[in-house]
Amino acid sequence: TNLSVFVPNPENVNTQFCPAKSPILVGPLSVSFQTPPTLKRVQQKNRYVKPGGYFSPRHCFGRYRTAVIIPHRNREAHLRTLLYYLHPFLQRQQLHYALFIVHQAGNSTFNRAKLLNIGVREALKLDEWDCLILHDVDLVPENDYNLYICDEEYPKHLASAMDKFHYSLPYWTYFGGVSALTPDQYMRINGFPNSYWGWGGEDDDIAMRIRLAGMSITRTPLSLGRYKMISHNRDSGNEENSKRYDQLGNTRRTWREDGMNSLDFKLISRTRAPLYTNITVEIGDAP
Ligand code: UD2
Ligand code: MN
Repeated sequence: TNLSVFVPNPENVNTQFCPAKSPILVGPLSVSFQTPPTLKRVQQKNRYVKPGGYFSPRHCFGRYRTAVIIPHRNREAHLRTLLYYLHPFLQRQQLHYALFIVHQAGNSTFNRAKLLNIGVREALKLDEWDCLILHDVDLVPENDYNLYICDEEYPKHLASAMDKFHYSLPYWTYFGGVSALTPDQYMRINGFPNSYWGWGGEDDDIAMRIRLAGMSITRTPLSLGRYKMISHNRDSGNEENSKRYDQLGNTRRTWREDGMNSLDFKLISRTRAPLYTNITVEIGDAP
């Protein structure tokens, strides 16, 4: 079945592509985290978002198809805050887009990178995408000139300036938070590792895969790649991965076998919520 909603909008009399630069961007945004909004309020403010969290610009054809993939468990308040800011942000960028929340079922150790692999696999089953954005649930962008589109040549790091790192990079090869890869770039690195259980290391593994596959990393300039992270404690079930340094020492031997080509999980449900597509999965536990 073709589930694509990216068919010409029947109400759309203008058949032109949207301009290469969206005319409705505003630049710096004020972001504050007080009481998280209700889902109902977010829905009311985003009435052109379709079930599954899909959107197409109404007055022109979007040039870019972007899937935003968010790993999640037990962070409902963060999710509501992100939806509140991200939907209008992406609409101002005049993208064809959809949001995919990949929800880890059960209480086994959290595995961010594996959830992202699953999100990519499922998103690509549903539609064709020009760009995959891999997005933490607690990071809110502060400037809408930070475009959620991919670089044709290299994987792109979008969260280059986060408040928690004093709006600069913590170290030169840092690739955590929010990143953008084309499906082709994603497959060239065999996706992300499935073997990092718990907190840490997977982002450095991904950065290394990019290099091992002969690519480098591009970035949103620090003046635009600004993000606020909703402050939080380490979640239970996401304890520090003490094996990560050993694992990183083996990446050059393991990356071709550990990734999209070895991805194994059980799909529990895939549903179209009003503001996002929810994918709930059973992913097993650390060995
Ligand atoms: C940093 C990186 C993140 C990742 C992580 C190490 C930043 C801003 N981000 O995040 O990209 O590399 O270190 O693994 O520096 N999550 C849940 N439920 C949980 C646990 C995690 O939904 O119980 C998701 C959620 O999307 C969260 C993400 O995983 O944003 C990363 O986990 P974190 O926010 O606890 O870790 P943090 O902030 O140190
Ligand atoms: Mn975080």
